[in-house]
Amino acid sequence: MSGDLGSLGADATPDQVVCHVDMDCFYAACERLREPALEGQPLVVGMGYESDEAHGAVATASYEAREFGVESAMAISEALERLPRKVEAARDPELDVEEAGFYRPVDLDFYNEVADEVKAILHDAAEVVREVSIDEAYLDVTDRVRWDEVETFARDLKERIEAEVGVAASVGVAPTMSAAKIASDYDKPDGLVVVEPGEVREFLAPLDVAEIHNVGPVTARQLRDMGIETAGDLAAADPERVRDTFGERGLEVRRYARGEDPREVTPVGEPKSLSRESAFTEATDDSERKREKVRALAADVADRAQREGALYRTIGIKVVTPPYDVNTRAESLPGPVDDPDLLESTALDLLEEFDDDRVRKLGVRVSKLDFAESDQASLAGFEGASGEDSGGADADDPAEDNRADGDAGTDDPVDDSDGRDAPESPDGQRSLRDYE
Ligand code: TTP
Ligand code: CA
Repeated sequence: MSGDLGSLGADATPDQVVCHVDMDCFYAACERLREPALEGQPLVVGMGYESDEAHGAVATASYEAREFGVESAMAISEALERLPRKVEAARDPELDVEEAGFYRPVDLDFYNEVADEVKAILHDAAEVVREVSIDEAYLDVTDRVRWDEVETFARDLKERIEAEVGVAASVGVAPTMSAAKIASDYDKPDGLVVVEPGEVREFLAPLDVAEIHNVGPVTARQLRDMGIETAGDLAAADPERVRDTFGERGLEVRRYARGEDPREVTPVGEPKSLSRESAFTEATDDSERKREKVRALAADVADRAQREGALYRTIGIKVVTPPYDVNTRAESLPGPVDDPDLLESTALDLLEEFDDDRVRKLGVRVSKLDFAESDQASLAGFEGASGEDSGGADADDPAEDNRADGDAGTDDPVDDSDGRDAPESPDGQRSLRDYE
C-alpha cells in the first residue's frame, strides 16, 4: 500500500461528522402524542387494522409490546396471540390485564405532520440533511461541530426534538454514514452513541456480516459459508479470496467492513459526487501515462460537472496499486468552484505522491457538490473549457449513487496511445459513480 495518510484519513473516507437520527417506535410514539394515556403501555400500530378485527399487519410495536414478542410485519392475528387487547383481557377471566396491550390503526397523515416537525428541527441543526424515510435522516455537521462537542450537540438535538415535538429519537454519531446508522441503533430506545474517528473498525468488528452496508441476505449467507461471520472477519479476510467470489463488489463491502465508507451526506435526489475512473490493462509506473490519464479523466469530470450544473468543493483522485489497494487523496477548496483548470492541476498535484508507484487504475472525483448556484457555474465554465475534452464522455451516464450499479460497459477511450487500456473487466467501468 502506498500509505493511508492522505487528507482522507486512515479510513480512506471523507473527513466528516455524521449524525444519524432515527425516531424510536415512531408510529407508536405519534399515537402517544395525541393519546398520552398510552405512554408506558404495550402498544401495537397495525396497517390494515380495524378495531375488534384481527386482520392487518403490525407496522410497529412500542418497546413494551416488543417484550411480548410483537414485531414489525407480524400478522395482527399472531400479535394478538402474544399480546391480547386490554379490553378483551379485562373481560376474560383467563387473561391477565397486565399482560395485554392497546392496538391502533395506522394514520399516516398524522405521522407525516409529526415527521415534518422533526425534520424542521434537523434542518435547523445541520446544513446538509439526507432524509431517508419518514423517521430517519443523516445530518452532516462537519462544519458546525467538533468531535469533542459532538456528544453535547447530539444530546441537545434529542432534547429539542423531545421538548418541541414530544417524540424520542436515537442518535448515532460517527465519521461515516454506515457507522452512524449502526450507532443510532446500538442503544435504542433513547440511544446516543458516538463512534470517534479511528474507532470505526473496532466498533464494527463484532457485528454480524449482514449488518454491513450493501450486504444482503444472499451475500451474507455466502460469506458465512466461507467462514466469514462478522464484520471483523470480513475486514481481515484475504482480498484476493473475497474478489474471486464476489468481484469488485466484494472488495467494496470488505472496505465497508473495515470502516471505510466513501459516501458523503447529501440531500436525496442530488448526486454526492461525480467521478470517472479508468484502468490500465497492465499496471504501469510510467508517470507521463499516469498524468495523461488523469488529465483526460479530469476533463471528463469537469465536463460532466458543467452539464450537471454542479460546483465542487473537493477534488480527489483514486489510485489503485496492485493487487487491489485503493488509495484516495483529496483536497478541499475554500469554496465551491467550477474550474476545469484547477480540477486538472489539483488532480495532478495529488498524483505526484504516486509518481514512482505502479498503478493499475486511476480515478478523478469531485464532491461536496453545490447545485444552488448552477446558473453562474455554467457561465464560469465557458472560460475554463478548453479543446481538451476527450470527447469520450457519455451524455447520460447515471450520476453516482451507491445503490446504482455503476458497471456501464467499457473503459474510457482516453489513453489510446498504445491501446493498452483495459476494456475488459467490470472495474474498467466508465460510469460516473462514487468510489472510495
Ligand atoms: P423503523 O424505524 O424501522 O421502526 P420504529 O421507528 O417503529 O422502531 P425503532 O425504535 O426500532 O426505530 O420504522 C419506522 C416506521 O415505519 C415505524 O414506526 C412504522 C413503519 N414501518 C412499517 O410500517 N412497517 C415495517 O415493517 C417497518 C419496519 C416499519
Ligand atoms: Ca425508527
